[in-house]
Amino acid sequence: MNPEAILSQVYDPQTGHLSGGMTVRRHLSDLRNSFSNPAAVDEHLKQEDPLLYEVVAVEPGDADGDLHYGLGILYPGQIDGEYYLTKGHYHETREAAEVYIGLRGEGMMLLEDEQSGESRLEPLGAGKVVYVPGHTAHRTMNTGSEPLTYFGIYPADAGHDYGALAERNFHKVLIEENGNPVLRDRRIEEQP
Ligand code: PAN
Ligand code: ZN
Repeated sequence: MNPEAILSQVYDPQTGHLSGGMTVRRHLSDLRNSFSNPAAVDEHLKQEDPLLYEVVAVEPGDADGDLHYGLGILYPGQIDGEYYLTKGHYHETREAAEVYIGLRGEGMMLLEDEQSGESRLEPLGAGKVVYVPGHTAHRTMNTGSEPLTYFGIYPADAGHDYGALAERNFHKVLIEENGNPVLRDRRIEEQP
């Protein structure tokens, strides 16, 4: 534990503001290949490049047993019927688990087991907590009309591995059909 670490922080569940920490912001242009319809992303980018989500991460120490945590704000919206989403990742240390605590809004987490490839959808929002086991890719989607804010708490040595999913993406896609979220198989478009 870093002796300089600030052990107590202030957060606002409504705005997703968290004092201290490092902020990462992801815009639509950063998520182009995370959506199932990159052409629709490109079309949208001709008009604007909206902020999709922000994460403020607090890393008090890097010793064995330390924890890191982040407060995420995922804004509402869709691209071609697919809800705004996070990139999603495995932890570099594959056995590292994570606890997500929903603070505001309505959303879902897509969990994908690395060995079996099986997908699970778990609600995440105000009053919901989701345990993400190790060896599991995880992505968050905002299915509501207000910002989705949540804490993620994970071992300090977890690390983030975006590479595998950047190449093949998740097997499933969460889209809106008749006003409801529906999980579909990803269609692999044939390359011209
Ligand atoms: C979260 C995520 C956050 C943003 O804090 O980092 O939801 O998602 P991406 O990292 O996939 O862009 C977490 O799972 N940390 O381990
Ligand atoms: Zn994680």
